[in-house]
Amino acid sequence: MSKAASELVLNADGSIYHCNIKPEHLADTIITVGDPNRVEKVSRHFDSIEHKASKREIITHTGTLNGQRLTVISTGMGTDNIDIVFSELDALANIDLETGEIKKDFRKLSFVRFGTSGALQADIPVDSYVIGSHGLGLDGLLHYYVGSEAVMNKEIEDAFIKHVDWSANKARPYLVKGSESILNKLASEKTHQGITATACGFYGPQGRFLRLQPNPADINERLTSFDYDGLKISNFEMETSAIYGLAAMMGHDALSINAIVANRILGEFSADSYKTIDEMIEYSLERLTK
Ligand code: R1P
Ligand code: URA
Repeated sequence: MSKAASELVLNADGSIYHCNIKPEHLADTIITVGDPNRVEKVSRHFDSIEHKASKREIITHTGTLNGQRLTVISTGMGTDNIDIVFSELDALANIDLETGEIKKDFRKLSFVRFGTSGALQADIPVDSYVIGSHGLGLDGLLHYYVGSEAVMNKEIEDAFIKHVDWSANKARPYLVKGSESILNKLASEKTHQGITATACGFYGPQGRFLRLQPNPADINERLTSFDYDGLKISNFEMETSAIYGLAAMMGHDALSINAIVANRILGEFSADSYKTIDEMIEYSLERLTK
């Protein structure tokens, strides 16, 4: 079935609406970062860059490293932006933009998020790296898609909802597994692993109390103490659950590695978070392309 012009939105040059790139500009392996300034910090390691584009907070560089074609793209902050970027990148790969028809041959993509995050366990220090074996969505995005229950894990979600006494006024939390094959490439003695919790904000939704009190006030303690057969919540950020959920529903692989810039239990923030992020980028690129 073809798509209305208001549904599959293209720019005048045929590029897709927000990401502002055409199918030929997209590599099969895509690194997503939140911060638009981080795109150049990734692509400066490439051996060559073939294409650059930008629109709003979405900057894209495509090039080659160690013989592997890579796209790095900034999503900005939050799962609302992940909905835009992942829908458009999947459309570039799997919809014929001229006819609006879904292509017969599925093109599988691999997404790796290089992010920043706050640790929710005392033994995950600032300046370390955390791989999300699972994404825990406290944001609600996946419930807007038919069939999303198929990629969720109801048993662990139910245990979490009971443990934290999750309010019925908020969207049901959802849990999606990350890609094991990408995890195997990135994991080492340098990385921690656990459930990456994705919040719909940085302050109240992550238990930060400036002038407005978060509800519940002890959300972080409730998350930290959750333990499902040894599987614990390691960290808080704002994109991973939607990345894992949409990628899984679309048939793609996805994994997040996050530089820990804050430890919420110890109340610490990294003294040089940009150095830590740069080191994590080098570490991850090396392991992804070797
Ligand atoms: C908040 O400071 C932002 O930083 C984290 C959060 O997920 C949120 O997007 O990730 P990035 O550094 O990748 O943006
Ligand atoms: N990003 C987040 O979303 N939370 C933190 O605590 C740090 C980075």
